[in-house]
Amino acid sequence: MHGIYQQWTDARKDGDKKFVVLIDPDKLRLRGLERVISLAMESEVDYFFIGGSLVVNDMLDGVLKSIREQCKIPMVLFPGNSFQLSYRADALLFLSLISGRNAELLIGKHVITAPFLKVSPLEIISTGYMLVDGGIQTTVQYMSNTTPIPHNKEDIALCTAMAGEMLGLKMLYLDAGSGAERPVSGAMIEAVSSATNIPLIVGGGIKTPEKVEENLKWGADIIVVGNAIEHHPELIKEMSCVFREFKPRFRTDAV
Ligand code: 1GP
Repeated sequence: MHGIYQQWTDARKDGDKKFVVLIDPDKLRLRGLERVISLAMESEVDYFFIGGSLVVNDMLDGVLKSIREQCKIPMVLFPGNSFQLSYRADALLFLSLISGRNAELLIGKHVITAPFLKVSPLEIISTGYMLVDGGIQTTVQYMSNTTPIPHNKEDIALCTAMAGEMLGLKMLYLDAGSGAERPVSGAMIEAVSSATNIPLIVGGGIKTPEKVEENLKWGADIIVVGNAIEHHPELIKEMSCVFREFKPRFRTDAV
């Protein structure tokens, strides 16, 4: 099996969109986790992202172990801080918070964790993380001590994304923050997706299959949903149907 990054770049080239379920180890209790895993297997969810802005209980390893015992869906760490590391995962988003001006989250923490990551078996995927105003103050906004990109300032997002790509980052992540009231706008997704050539992840406040579909049409390559699934796990099924429409084998023009 190819590395995860290779899968994402191939998918972007083919227009094959990917569905990610975000698991915050602190929020999903064991029974909830089991249900999410079984629905994810049934619905062919592509990846799990594991992490949260604050993981206060020591649940990370246990959650990864539990997922791996039950299924083969790849697990990617989406760490809210440098303590959220585990060799049980398959890959790690090495996030640089390029929408902010907090040097620690742009490069500082990375310097500290680099020697550990260098000897780890994890696939390290450098990612330009852009926090966008989601209508409420999200945990990530508070914890990162940064100002998010205003919701309607596509030009700022666009220039930030272009700079991230030129700096050599491999992925871009437009995030309105977990539990956002207002997800990233279609105009912003389109602006960033059409001006860059690296895979684009979009998340934060996505609650319905309709919103998933809209975002995919606007140019998102990978959609991340966490909060809505924590509250209504059965959404996994409904949302995953949307991705099937984008699978190359289902498209009549793919022959
Ligand atoms: C947050 O993009 C993720 O970083 C997912 O957000 O929990 O609101 O789906 P939600």
